[in-house]
Amino acid sequence: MKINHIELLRFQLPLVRPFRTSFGTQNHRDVILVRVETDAAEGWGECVVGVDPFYNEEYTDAAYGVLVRWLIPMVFAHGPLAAEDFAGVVSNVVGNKGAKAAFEMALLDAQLRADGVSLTTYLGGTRTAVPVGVSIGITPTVDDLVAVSQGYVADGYARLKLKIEPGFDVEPVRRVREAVGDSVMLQVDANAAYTEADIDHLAQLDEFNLLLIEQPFEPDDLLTHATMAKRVSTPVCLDESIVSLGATRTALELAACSVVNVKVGRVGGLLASRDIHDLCAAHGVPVWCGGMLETGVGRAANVALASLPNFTLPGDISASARYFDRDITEPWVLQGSSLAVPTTPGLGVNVDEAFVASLGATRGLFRP
Ligand code: NPG
Repeated sequence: MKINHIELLRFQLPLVRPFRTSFGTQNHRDVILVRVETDAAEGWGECVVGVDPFYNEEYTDAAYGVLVRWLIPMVFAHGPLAAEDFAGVVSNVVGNKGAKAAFEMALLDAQLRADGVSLTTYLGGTRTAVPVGVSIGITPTVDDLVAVSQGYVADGYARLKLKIEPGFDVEPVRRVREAVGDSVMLQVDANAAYTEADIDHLAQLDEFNLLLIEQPFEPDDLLTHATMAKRVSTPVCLDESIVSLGATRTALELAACSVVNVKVGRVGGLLASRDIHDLCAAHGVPVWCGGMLETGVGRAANVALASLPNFTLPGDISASARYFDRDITEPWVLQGSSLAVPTTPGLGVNVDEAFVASLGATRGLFRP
């Protein structure tokens, strides 16, 4: 592909309700979109990093800076490239995987649109619809959590993920389990808020038949996750720890988890995500697709990824209405408890540029 120009669009998109985790509260997304234009097609990618470096070390100002100062110049200096070449071309840039993932997504979208191939077909997807769940932030009261949970079950979601933190864990989970019954799949996410001293406390969650407990401890503390996995019956899942194929291999060898959350923006792109999927499949370890409150663009990538065969658990890939009053693409709509996998070329969604402009988006244009 020869790239004619690249644009970065940046704007804020309010969330329908604040999203609180153990590391902070988000009221809106600070979105960066990468738009790549070639002679044959345009392509879009979404940068999902947070406005603060609280989930991981990335944040939107830094991602924008690394795109402008390094990633875009490196790609222009390289000349024509295929999307598969991108990771190698920018390999001197350490980390910054959310920024890289967005750029690779835009290149893949452009390449696949030009080739007339859908992302699901390209990645090796085998499903036409993917079962999805919903992630529920920490609420002011447990009664609120029960009410919100029941609302999402009424919407059709068959799997709920509850955010937990010290002081908001066993009792809230008990109350939600009682309220929604045993037929709803339930899991919890700690975002690294606990320490080894909490393992016995967390073992109380075993009685609620949870699908998994996600990332109780610090991302680089695989051994404590391995200790926990031996002491509790609830499957341990890793999120923040899974930053690369190598990190995944280490986690599996150490038996630090029996389930893996794959996030495109955390591992550096769709191609790295597919490699991690394949590695986990070879180890008989199921994976599921995590979410970062994506707009319709990043959601399209997640839906295509989740159509791969070893994504056997529902992802954090909810309908657009769970996040935004209006999405920047065609809205993602729940069908039963699933989202349909697009079959049109590339990501299979179109950005509503007029709506994005109405949000006050800034546009930066970059030429070779
Ligand atoms: O539905 O996209 C969603 C949200 C899923 O809980 C979710 N994401 O820790 O996994 C997480 C959390 C998150 C959100 C992390 C935003 C980082 C940023």
